[in-house]
Amino acid sequence: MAYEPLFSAGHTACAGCPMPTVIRQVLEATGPDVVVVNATSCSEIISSAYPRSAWRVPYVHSLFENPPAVASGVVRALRAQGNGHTTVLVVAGDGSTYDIGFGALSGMLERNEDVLYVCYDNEAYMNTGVQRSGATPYGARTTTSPVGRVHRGKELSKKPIVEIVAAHRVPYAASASIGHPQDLAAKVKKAMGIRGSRFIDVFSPCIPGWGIPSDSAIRYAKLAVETGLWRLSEYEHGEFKLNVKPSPRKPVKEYFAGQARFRHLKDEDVAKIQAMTDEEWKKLG
Ligand SMILES: Cc1ncc(C[n+]2csc(CCOP(=O)(O)OP(=O)(O)O)c2C)c(N)n1
Ligand SMILES: [Mg+2]
Repeated sequence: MAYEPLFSAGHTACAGCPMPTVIRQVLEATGPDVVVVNATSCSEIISSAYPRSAWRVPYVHSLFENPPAVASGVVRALRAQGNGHTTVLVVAGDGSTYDIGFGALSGMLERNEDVLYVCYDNEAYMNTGVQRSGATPYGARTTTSPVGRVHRGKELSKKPIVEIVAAHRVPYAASASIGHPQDLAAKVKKAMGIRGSRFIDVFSPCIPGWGIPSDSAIRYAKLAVETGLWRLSEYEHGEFKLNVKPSPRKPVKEYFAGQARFRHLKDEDVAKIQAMTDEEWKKLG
């Protein structure tokens, strides 16, 4: 039988963008009994320009700042109708998740709404031209964390969003990556078996925003895990589990090579980021 993804071909994502694959992977695990609530982002722009749609499941586009509130309403309406089975799935970018929609997300988590929330994390506001977000990593150049005589890219660290979500005491919070699709599918499946708020942050490189070749997204996603700059982990009912422990960790320099957003980094910057990464892993034990 021909493969009929629930997120179809014909969308307008950039060549090599892994985000449509994140969405396919997630929908494959949820199956068709789902309602998607999508934040304003690349994922919305490339998939839903009237009169076309790539979504073969019920779909609501809300705003940049409120998908968790909309999803809360959708799930409560379904449950009030006696529908106890349909999954309500938020698909949002990091700008919406970490920053602009964070208040609504925190409220949703505090109420432990029965929603599965998937953030595809490309580490900046890409759809509007690569502005930095709370997910942009230390050292990265964006249009609002520029490189010049005074500044050398973003001088603040990425928010630990999975830990922030887990601190709401929700039943499931995890980080995943498009470089590890089986791990991602397993996490969505696990989340599907849990009631309440479930959150997965999925690492998803951006070809133009990071200035990387269009055939390299998966390679960089894997390198991020191998260098320890991204980790695959989960909090299940508050219990932390590291899914992959790269040993030995590759030098972070290997990950930076070939990414235009890190091209300005000097040896001392790389050494500083390596030291920060080593410190993080020391804490992880
Ligand atoms: C309240 C509000 N502020 C700003 C915008 C403009 N805007 C639309 S999408 C977007 C960036 C989205 O970034 P992200 O959530 O990371 O998704 P990506 O574009 O990277 O896929 C911005 C700033 C908006 N639509 N609404
Ligand atoms: Mg983004």
